[in-house]
Amino acid sequence: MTRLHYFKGRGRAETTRWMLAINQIAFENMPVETPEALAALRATGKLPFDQMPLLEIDGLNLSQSTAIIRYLARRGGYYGESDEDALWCDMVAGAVADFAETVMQAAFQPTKEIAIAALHARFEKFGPRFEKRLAENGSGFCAGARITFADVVLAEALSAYLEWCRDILGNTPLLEVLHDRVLREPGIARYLRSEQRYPMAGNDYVIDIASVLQRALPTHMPDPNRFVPVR
Ligand SMILES: N[C@@H](CCC(=O)N[C@@H](CS)C(=O)NCC(=O)O)C(=O)O
Repeated sequence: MTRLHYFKGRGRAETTRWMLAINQIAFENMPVETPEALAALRATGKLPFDQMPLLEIDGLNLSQSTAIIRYLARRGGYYGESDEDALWCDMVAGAVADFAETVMQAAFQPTKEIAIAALHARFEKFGPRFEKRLAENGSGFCAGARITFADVVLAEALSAYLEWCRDILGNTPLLEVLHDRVLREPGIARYLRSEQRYPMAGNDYVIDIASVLQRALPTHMPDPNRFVPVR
């Protein structure tokens, strides 16, 4: 069985879930919900850098989300058809990682208004550039003639932006079409309807992570050091 170990939420595991979904690989979410569970997972020796996500698949222990999505891209033929396609996949996916970081941090911001302002600023920088890439490539996808993992991670990030800012794709019609197209992929459509899809991150998720990692909460939250062990 393919198992994905991570917190009980999307975070840095979500691109892996979308790549498993497009590959139509059945998987089990293995939520790590306590510091003891994380210590036990670390004690297995399966985490080369002591970090999650961890994907157990094909008898391997995969770490580092960027490496995991590329493994799944190669496995399913989602890495383009030429070296140039693969290069574009990597360049777009690199930019998407920078773009997605802001939406991953949104739930950690002191107010919704601050989070939304940061998302608009980030979209203004990257949105038109992704749109230009789609226009130049001409196939409707980011690299080559077919869907690749770059399209999948871009659509995943756009979906998260849309949850905060409903109208953000108003001036980027090619991005909107790409987003809809990826969401219609049968494996992804099924995953998004399933119970395996966690809700967007809120305060509960921020608290969960701090409690599992035993680290401080954002300073705007009450008693921010409540999970930090007293030494
Ligand atoms: N570059 C890594 C980052 C992984 C990462 O920072 N994981 C966090 C949880 S989101 C973690 O395990 N932190 C505990 C630690 O670093 O010891 C990836 O994308 O997988």
